[in-house]
Amino acid sequence: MANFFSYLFQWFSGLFFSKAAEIAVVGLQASGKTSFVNVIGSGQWSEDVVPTVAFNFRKVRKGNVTLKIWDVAGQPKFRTMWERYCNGVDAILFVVDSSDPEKFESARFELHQLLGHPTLSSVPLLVLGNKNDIDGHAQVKDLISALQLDKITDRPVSCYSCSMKSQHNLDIVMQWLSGRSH
Ligand SMILES: Nc1nc2c(ncn2[C@@H]2O[C@H](COP(=O)(O)OP(=O)(O)OP(=O)(O)O)[C@@H](O)[C@H]2O)c(=O)[nH]1
Ligand SMILES: [Mg+2]
Repeated sequence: MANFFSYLFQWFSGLFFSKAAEIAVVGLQASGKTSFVNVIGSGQWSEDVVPTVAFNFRKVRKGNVTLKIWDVAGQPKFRTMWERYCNGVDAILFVVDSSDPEKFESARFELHQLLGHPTLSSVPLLVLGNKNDIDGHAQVKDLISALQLDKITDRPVSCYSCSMKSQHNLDIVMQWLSGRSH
């Protein structure tokens, strides 16, 4: 009986205190954006992910928070679309492959180019250094320096090291995202 009432209470809290956040996930190709959406959406990790063409949209419910996620393709020909999907969201999530330092300069360029759009000024930014299950991956401080995150002063910025494969740190990513919900 106690279980029944606790279930009922949770159900009502979800109904009255439910919150939502719309986020755009961008970053270079193969950084792990679609893997992130798959892992938080279904808890399922898979090596076989098809490169995204244009974008995917997915709604994910976690507790009383509903995330509406635009997962945008990272190949060069799709990058001009990023601004359109980031416009009006509650947060931009920028994913970097932290095991591939050769791509950091390109990631830095694309990130700063994106944030330079006046339409996106003040949208909070979360940078994920993904693939930290791979030996030799860059640490958060290296990513802050390589991506020049300290130069971004017009919005809240956070950076976490994580892995979609081992699901490391995804709980703090979810906490950060639920903090952007309303
Ligand atoms: N080792 C490891 N591999 C990962 C991780 N996350 C993603 N991958 C792999 O990286 C590759 C690219 O992942 P995707 O999720 O398709 O990357 P994406 O950023 O969506 O790529 P585009 O859609 O082309 O922009 C896949 O082979 C994934 O299995 C991770 O945390 N660790
Ligand atoms: Mg993808």
